[in-house]
Amino acid sequence: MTTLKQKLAEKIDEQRPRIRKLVKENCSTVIDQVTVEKLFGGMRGLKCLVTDISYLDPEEGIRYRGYTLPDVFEKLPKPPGAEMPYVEGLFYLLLTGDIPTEEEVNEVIDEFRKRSILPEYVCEVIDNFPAGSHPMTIFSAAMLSMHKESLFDRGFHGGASKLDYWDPTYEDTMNILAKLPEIAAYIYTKLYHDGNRIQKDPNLDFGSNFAHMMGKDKPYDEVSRMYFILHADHESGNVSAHTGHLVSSSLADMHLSLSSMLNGLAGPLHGLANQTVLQWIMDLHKKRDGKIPSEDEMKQFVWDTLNSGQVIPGYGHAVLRKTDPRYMMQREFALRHMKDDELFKFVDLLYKVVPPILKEHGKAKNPWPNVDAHSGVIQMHYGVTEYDFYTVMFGVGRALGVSANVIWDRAMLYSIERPKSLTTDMIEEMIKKKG
Ligand code: HAX
Repeated sequence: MTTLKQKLAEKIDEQRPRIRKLVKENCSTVIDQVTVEKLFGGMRGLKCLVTDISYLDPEEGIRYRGYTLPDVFEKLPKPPGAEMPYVEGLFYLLLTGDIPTEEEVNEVIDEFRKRSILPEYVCEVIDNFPAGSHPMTIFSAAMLSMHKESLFDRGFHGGASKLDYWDPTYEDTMNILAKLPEIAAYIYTKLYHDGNRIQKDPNLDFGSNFAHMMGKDKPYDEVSRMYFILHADHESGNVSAHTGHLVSSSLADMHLSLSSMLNGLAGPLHGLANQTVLQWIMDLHKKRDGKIPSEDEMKQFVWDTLNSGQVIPGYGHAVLRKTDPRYMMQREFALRHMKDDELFKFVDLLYKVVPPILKEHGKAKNPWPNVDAHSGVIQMHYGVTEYDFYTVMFGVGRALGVSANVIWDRAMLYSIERPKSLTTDMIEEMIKKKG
């Protein structure tokens, strides 16, 4: 057994009695209240999910296992001479709560290498999609196509004990994650580069191998590692994480759960916003023949978007009330590596003009940029110009967090999710009775 799996097994054994005791002794303690506003408003802010993998503070932003993003980037082991840590180390942290040693990270790299052989039928699924299909649809289908490999399903139908469900769930996860860089890079080369597939390099880590198979030179490996780590998790209530959790709560296996997670991520108010941001900026770039707008012209462009009834993509958030630290980390990267990039200057100017406009507009509770406002220009700078692909990379990153959550859900024997619904008549009646 690898150190990662051994440690996970030990942590699961520690956590199980803690949860059992907590629920037994406090089963009717009230944590939050469901108001009418929350019922009709997407359950915004309702405290009704549990995860120990990450926590999103409205002011501070995301913490992975208690570590802020700057801490995560500082403490996780890095490839020699590299700026950005190994993605494998982040997965170790998400799963166990511990910062791994270099040796422990190398073990995960080795595990992924052993499990990375992609079945040919996955490429055939990708090859046979109709022209014009969105890369996220293809990605989700590629994930789904591997369902027949599920060890969890085999174990479940073979009569495995509930207490052991987490084990094949972990095995499925490792088998899937090991293949994601190649699946994503294959979708990219297939859609935009005539299927000229670049073989993976067994000597490279998760992020570097993705960069290599994308055909992008250094420092794109740094960009890839940064990107996957920044997008990995954002606690449990966002659409992709919640969908993954919900679907897996029926004991659907990891392939089904991650495919559903990807479908949720593909919505424009969620992960697809990174594509929309770039489309929006490129429209302006084209209109202005690449000339950087003045501050007043940029303000007008933002107001025109709002006045036409659209949202400003990349701005606002359901939980955050400050600039997203994932945005700031990307901004700092851009300032270090590409501060003279033409599109970065657009993004920089938007950062200056959008928040005061959204405040004046008076609707958005959070006028500040989120992760998606920045990610596209960095990809564009390093040659990934096909912006409908950006959400696929978000999906590769998000698979790390969602799968860590699902393994823990299984290990803690969490129930199938089944809240109760009411009719509008019933709600009106309840209000009348109270009033
Ligand atoms: N531009 C214009 N209006 C905005 C806005 C924005 N960026 N953000 C919020 N609003 C509006 C909402 O549409 C809503 O209007 P109505 O009352 O007319 O419905 C009002 O302000 C209140 O919304 P809110 O409470 O501040 O925000 P929500 O929690 O409802 O929604 C969203 C959060 C992220 C969906 C929202 O801010 C938005 O649409 N942003 C733009 C799209 C985007 O960037 N999405 C990515 C978010 C991060 C993420 O999940 N990444 O994957």
